Amino acid sequence: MSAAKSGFDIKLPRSLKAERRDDIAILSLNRPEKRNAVDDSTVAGIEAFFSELPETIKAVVLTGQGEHFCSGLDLNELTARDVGQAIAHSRSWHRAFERIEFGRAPVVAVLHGAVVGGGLEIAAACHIRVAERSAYYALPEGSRGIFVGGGGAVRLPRLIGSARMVDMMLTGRTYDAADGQGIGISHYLVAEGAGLSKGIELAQRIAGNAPMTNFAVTHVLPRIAESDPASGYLTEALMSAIAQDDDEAKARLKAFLEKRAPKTVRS
Ligand code: 1HE
Repeated sequence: MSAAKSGFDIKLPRSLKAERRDDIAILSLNRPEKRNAVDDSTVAGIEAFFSELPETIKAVVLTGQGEHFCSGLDLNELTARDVGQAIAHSRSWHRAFERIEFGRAPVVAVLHGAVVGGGLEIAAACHIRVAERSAYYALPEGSRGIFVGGGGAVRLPRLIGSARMVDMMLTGRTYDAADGQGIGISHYLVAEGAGLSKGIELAQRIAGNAPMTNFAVTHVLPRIAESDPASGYLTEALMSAIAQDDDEAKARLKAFLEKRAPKTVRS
């Protein structure tokens, strides 16, 4: 890996490009000639980027260069592995995508073109997904004789339900951007070419939240959602108490009560 000229002191492979805009980072999958197929060095670079993100970065936008967000696993790397190596490979994807999901800053994915296989697994690890009209979703693992290995078996059923994932894998069904929005893959559907600016706008809004709120939403909420209700209610009460005791929360509540903060209006 070589150090990228990016404003970040993080060594990234050529297949990743990072850019800094104030307190937002934009990380691009940057291998358009291979449709952003994810090889081992890209996975290592994703893990390094999200592990070493400076504290001054409050939100990340993840996007893909070229005509497609990501064509998934680099299939060239698949053929030479034995079972042990394949397990280690899958676990390396798990580690890297856990750094996206449970890292320091919320991540907004901007999707266009093919969002397939491992590309959909990356998107599922992000917190917010913005899709352009060209985006489409597929799990070609089914027809390639393999299985998901980048956390998709855990994250995708939570996102779209296991029945839909079973259909995508067994029959090769694809969802276009509008249908993907309908089943909950994307949160926002925008015109072609408008994804990055929407992603940055959302990232800026996220960056303006109290850090404790962003932590609670990205680290605590998913754990509560997966726990039994009794543990969930208790954890919620604890997190709620910790959040409201934070100086930032106190200042924001005071600002509202003194009519200095914006009201919650329809957007
Ligand atoms: C690739 C890959 C790749 C493109 N690995 N090289 N993913 C898939 O099964 C999807 C495979 N890719 C495609 O179906 C198509 O490439 C796309 C629909 C994404 C784009 O089509 P197109 O016409 O724009 O591009 P292309 O001509 O197919 O590809 C351009 C080049 O990228 C070409 O290489 P070239 O040397 O001939 O120029 C392709 O071979 C190369 N390329 N996609 C390697 N995926 C942890 S488990 C996760 C498991 C999975 O992700 S399985 C799903 C794999």
